[in-house]
Amino acid sequence: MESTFAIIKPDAVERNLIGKILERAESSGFEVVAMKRARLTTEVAEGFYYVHKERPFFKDLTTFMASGPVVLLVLQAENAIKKWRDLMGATNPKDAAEGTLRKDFALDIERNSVHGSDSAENAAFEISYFFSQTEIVR
Ligand code: IDP
Ligand code: MG
Repeated sequence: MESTFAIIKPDAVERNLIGKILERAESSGFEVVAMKRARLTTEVAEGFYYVHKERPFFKDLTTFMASGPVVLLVLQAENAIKKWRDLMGATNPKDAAEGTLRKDFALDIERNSVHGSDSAENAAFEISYFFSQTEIVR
């Protein structure tokens, strides 16, 4: 079993899509092994996305991620990292395949509703950035 880190982003929480996204995760075979609602500060968002700090969209992205409440998740499944990225779809909803979360819910390339780790190394960093071991119940 593998774990990945996911976020229901501010645009989705604002539109009351928490339940719909969790339903899609559970019905796709993920187990929610940790979950909490949070309001990120821009500093916390900057630390989370530090790999993107040189990108032109970094300031907008971190401001967006701090603009409203989010839901932080640890999801467990076989091949959870790839499986969640497949369910999310492409970063830009214009490129996202039918049946993906971003195709169905994202507003644009920035306000794209969900985050998912892109590697085992990043999943470990991202989970530990937000959750302590006692908050993860497998
Ligand atoms: P990912 O979320 O699909 O892994 P990344 O390239 O890691 O995509 O980018 C992180 C986040 O930054 C995206 O989910 C999106 O919210 C935002 N983002 C990515 N590219 C752009 C862009 O070109 N303009 C604005 N925001 C972007
Ligand atoms: Mg990414």
